[in-house]
Amino acid sequence: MKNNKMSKKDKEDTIVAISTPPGIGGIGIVRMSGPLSIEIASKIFLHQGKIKKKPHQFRSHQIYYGTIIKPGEGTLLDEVLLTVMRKPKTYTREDIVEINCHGGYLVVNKVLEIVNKLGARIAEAGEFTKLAFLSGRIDLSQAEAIIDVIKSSNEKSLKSSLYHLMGGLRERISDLKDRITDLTIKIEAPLDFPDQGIIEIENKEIKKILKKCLFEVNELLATVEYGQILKEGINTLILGKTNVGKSSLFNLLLKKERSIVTPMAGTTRDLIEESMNIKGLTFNLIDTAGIKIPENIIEKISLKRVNQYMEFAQIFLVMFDMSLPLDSQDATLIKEIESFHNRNINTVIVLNKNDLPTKIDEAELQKKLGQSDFIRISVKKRAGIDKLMEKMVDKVLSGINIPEEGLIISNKRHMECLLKVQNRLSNLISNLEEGIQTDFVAMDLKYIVGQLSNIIGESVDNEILNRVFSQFCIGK
Ligand SMILES: Nc1nc2c(ncn2[C@@H]2O[C@H](COP(=O)(O)OP(=O)(O)OP(=O)(O)O)[C@@H](O)[C@H]2O)c(=O)[nH]1
Ligand SMILES: [Mg+2]
Repeated sequence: MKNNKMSKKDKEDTIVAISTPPGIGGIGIVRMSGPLSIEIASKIFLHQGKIKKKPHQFRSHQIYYGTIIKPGEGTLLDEVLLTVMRKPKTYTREDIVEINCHGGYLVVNKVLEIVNKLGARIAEAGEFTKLAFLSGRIDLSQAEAIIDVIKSSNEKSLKSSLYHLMGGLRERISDLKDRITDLTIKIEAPLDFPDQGIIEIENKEIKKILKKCLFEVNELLATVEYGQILKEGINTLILGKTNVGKSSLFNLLLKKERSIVTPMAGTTRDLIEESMNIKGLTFNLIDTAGIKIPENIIEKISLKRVNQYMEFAQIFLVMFDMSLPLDSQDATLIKEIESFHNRNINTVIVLNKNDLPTKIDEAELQKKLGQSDFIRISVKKRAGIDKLMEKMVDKVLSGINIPEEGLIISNKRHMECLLKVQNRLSNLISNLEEGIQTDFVAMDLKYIVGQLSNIIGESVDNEILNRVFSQFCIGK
């Protein structure tokens, strides 16, 4: 393994970090991991129990009440709860001490400072989890799942991340890897030991095994699109001419007065972004400036930004005002979205102000848009909103493969490795159909095993590890 060297160096250190988010809170946790943890705790913790004990006498994984004092001076720093967790049954597989201080910037930082002075190094982002990985308690896909669990913004994404955390991906990848390794051995053995009379595996048999593996890799890759949606959310752009009610709809969906709403045309100038959940999916809603012919520099910049965002959206909510006839601003909007029609962007056509007398010519709109699937709403009366939300979910999920249960690939690094495996496997299968030499097959199989190992972090290099762990927060 390429990471042995790093593992040794890291293991000699005792590290410390504040594991709770910065700022004022109920509690603030200072966490230490490494050989000096319990010794440092003994120098700063005064137990307040009936029988006064020292941290090295504490039972593992049990909470003790006491105070933190400045060593030497005896000055009181905080009233705390302290837990000693002895290796190996800990997050990092090293001795861990956790100190629950009163929340607040100053107190936890003072405790951190003292622990640091007594010999614990300040931990890097994700270093506790890195230790869990280096000690072999979790594989890389599980470490990545921890970040995903922390960052999950919806139920479905959390469920999928937890599945990875419990080793779901590791199991599937290890299984694939074992089968391909077995096959490599079967191919190489008769070549390596020609006098042992080992029977060569037939091409037909090799193809059968590889086709089964390719089928499974394809199945995993088919979940990527859904995985991305779960993880990143769906960029949803609200478009329409000025005053059509974009900001009103944005606020209603978010259930808060986020954007300014006025009867004046051109109220919204900036793009305003907020997330919301519908049926367990995260929609990143973006309120925009009204589409119109720009009359000044501000409107020019606003429209430029809308155009830039259109490139990254997955769904457009295109709004029209039912209480007004179609006008040149609507025509500009229709022209704008026309160029996106062939790009697989979902559009939901929303007709707003259904509470007012209808002046819009729906037949004409239908002709211009080439579609008649309109959702009629009134933001003012809060009518039609459920239907709109249902439509948004339907549009996003239509045409993508939704795995019933189990493993979903949402991590780009995993996807890239799997794509390489898919590519090499399918080339190999077609080469075998043409009858190539088996010793080349073994080389390809080793490459595939290497890519599969990368996913679970068995042969991954330091650069990739650093990239993975730098995404963590400090103290995790
Ligand atoms: N009658 C009626 N008025 C509405 C409805 N939705 C919004 N309005 C009103 O329409 C006006 C414009 O609403 P906004 O939400 O600011 O419209 P906008 O599209 O964001 O406008 P710009 O930011 O200027 O592009 C406000 O006076 C709203 O109260 C509706 O369903 N019915
Ligand atoms: Mg607005």
